[in-house]
Amino acid sequence: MTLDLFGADDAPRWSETLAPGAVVLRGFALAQAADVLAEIEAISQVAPFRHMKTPGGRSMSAAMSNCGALGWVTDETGYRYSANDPLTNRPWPAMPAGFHLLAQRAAHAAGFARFSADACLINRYEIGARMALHKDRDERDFTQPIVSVSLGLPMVFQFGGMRRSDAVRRVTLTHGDVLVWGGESRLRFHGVLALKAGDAPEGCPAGVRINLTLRKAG
Ligand code: MD3
Ligand code: FE
Repeated sequence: MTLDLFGADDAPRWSETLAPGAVVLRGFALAQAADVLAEIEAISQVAPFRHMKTPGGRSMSAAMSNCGALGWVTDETGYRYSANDPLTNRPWPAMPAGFHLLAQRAAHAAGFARFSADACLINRYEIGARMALHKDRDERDFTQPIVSVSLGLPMVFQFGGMRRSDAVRRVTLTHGDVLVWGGESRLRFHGVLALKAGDAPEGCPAGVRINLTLRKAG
């Protein structure tokens, strides 16, 4: 753990390198959390949270929506990025400028210059929801990192190695934490354990964790 000595007032208070290319910026999004939550509420009016189906026919336990030029979707036919929301056949809501800038600043703080997200997947976990170990490999360019923003209840994140059978490490992510995954960590297996009940941080909806993943998909 290192004290962060660069950047502006709202720069991360602490950063931790979990593995080469994998950096946690503790509290990096705290100053913007209320704005981000308000934007998510507006996005969900246009592109509602829904439980997508996996190609295996199961429903994902996290409810999802997207904003940006591309959105990640899954159905019986597979995983892909789509310019349109399959619920409405309309383009996903635009990515708010603040999301794009937050992702760029976080990527920069973690050593990735000029990151420009064109997709933002929004995962909403209720109590008991989880995400099994997987790799994110539907994007075109794995030299680009993924930036994740955690809001609401804390959740235990798991990250492993390149193979599903590799040992996993557990890290608790709390409200306002930002993770950047790039370089040799970009294709690690990762997931989250079932969300436990708790008191919502100030200004957050009760009983949920929301995670944004900002990506360069196209
Ligand atoms: C490590 N979401 O949406 S974010 C996902 O908390 C996803 O909702 C989790 O995995 C969540 O695909 C974890 C942290 C994260 C995101 C992307 C990664 C970790 C990653 C890509 C490569 C390695
Ligand atoms: Fe993932």
